[in-house]
Amino acid sequence: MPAYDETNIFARILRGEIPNQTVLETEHTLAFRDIAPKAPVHVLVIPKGAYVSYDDFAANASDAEVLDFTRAMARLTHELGVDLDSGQGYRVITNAGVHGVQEVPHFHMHILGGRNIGRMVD
Ligand code: IU
Repeated sequence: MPAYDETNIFARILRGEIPNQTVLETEHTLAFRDIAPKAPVHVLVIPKGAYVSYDDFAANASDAEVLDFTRAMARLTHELGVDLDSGQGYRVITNAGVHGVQEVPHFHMHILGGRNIGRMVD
């Protein structure tokens, strides 16, 4: 696992050094609008803890952090109006490392929706 880079942009957002469009904040989780949205709904969900990737988070975060993050995701799909009750639906993705084309080395999930996201093809 690469060492966590404290200078990455999401670490700076968490420290309050850079503004963001917060959608939800809980004890261990922050969700904000992607600065370059790929869909009408494009929200990034990050743990407040310093984790590089999904595998880092899943292996090393506390149960409380994992539960908080997971419940925040469900709350967000509902509050953003894209959960299954809305009749719409959404896509959740995370990019990791070189092959995943991860741009920011702080674990984050993308929630995409508000239109048909299409098939996952390259
Ligand atoms: P990644 O490939 O999953 O690491 O993508 C990072 C995302 O972070 C990408 O969708 C960017 O538009 C987004 N982003 C942002 O919301 N705010 C920023 O200041 C920067 C990137 I830099």
